[in-house]
Amino acid sequence: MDINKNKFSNSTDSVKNNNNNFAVRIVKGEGGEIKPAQAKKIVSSKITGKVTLNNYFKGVVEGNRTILAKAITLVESNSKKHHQAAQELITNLLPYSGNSIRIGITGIPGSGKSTLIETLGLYLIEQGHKVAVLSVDPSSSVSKGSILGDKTRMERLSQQTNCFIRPSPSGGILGGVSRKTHETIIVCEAAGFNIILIETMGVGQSEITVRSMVDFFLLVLIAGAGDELQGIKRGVIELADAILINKADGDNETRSKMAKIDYSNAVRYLRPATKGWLSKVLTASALTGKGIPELWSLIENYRNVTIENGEFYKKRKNQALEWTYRLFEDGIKDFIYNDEEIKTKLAEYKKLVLNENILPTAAAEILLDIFKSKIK
Ligand SMILES: Nc1nc2c(ncn2[C@@H]2O[C@H](COP(=O)(O)OP(=O)(O)OP(=O)(O)O)[C@@H](O)[C@H]2O)c(=O)[nH]1
Ligand SMILES: [Mg+2]
Repeated sequence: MDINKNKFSNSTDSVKNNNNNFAVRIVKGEGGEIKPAQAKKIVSSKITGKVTLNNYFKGVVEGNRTILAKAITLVESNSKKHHQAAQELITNLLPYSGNSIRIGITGIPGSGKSTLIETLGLYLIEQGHKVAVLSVDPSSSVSKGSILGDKTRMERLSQQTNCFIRPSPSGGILGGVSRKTHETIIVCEAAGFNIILIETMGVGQSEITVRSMVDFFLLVLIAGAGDELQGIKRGVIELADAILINKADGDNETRSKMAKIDYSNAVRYLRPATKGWLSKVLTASALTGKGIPELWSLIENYRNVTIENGEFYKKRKNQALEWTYRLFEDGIKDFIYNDEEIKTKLAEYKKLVLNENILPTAAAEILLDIFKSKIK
């Protein structure tokens, strides 16, 4: 079957879910504009068993959850054969993606990110949205990230048909995890999920990585702990479009309100994370749900303001460009470390450098020359 001739052909809107209540124009693809030539014909090569790429494509755009999960497994696979198939699938799904708001959620361990996702997710589903929950955890070396534990913690959310929860891909290096997560976003969007929530796990680099793939970045803090205690650097605060003081319930409510005032004063002097948007601070309780509707209306307001001033799409276009560079650089590294001659030479020069028989600069130059001679 030629999928370009069937009902899944280039009309993004035709396959979009009806329960998308967003008053947002449909963004076609990563950068906005989608040219018909971009939707290439998919070969019907078999990927796993009897499932062809065509099946994957159709299943995803029809919102078939089983196929969606399999498509993400394909995207996350480290095998070369799967990688090529995944790239082809992603290219075809791109025109169906983009119609969403991507929200990154960061904060210190235990600040209540997962609980917030559960409460916010349920609230959004009630409003008719379709919510995908992903996580980025560069430290998850085994196949299941810690969100798996969260899946049981997000018990009510995971039972919803309009919710899809996916643990962090394993990948060892952050680059791998980030590529896979970026592509997973595309797949989820193509399947009709219009709200993507991404929780960062661990501290450090993952915040910057998640920032580079979302429209809105939320920092979750709790009152009472000083900045040092919370392990929050000024740099992370500068990345946030909003700060949520969570656990504003019981005895903690008054303290949370005071923390809100302090942070509101502080963010006023920081460079805005998104041009034309002054970062906001609010209090909420993920446990009781108080403040959650306000959080959502803040995010909607952000989206309206940034669409109006052009920053929303500008950011996505810049992110698409960043993604392009990352893929390009990953490809180069892949080429280098899979080339037999380079591998042998690398091992050779490693010994020479370790034995101090050659200077690192000289060794690097020789290796670079070998690489350059290969691409001529
Ligand atoms: N009182 C109160 N407790 C909360 C609230 N939100 C979360 N908690 C509790 O705080 C603990 C940690 O919550 P999680 O949602 O797992 O926090 P997290 O930030 O996802 O933690 P990690 O994923 O381990 O970094 C749990 O015991 C929650 O029940 C809240 O709004 N109020
Ligand atoms: Mg968590």
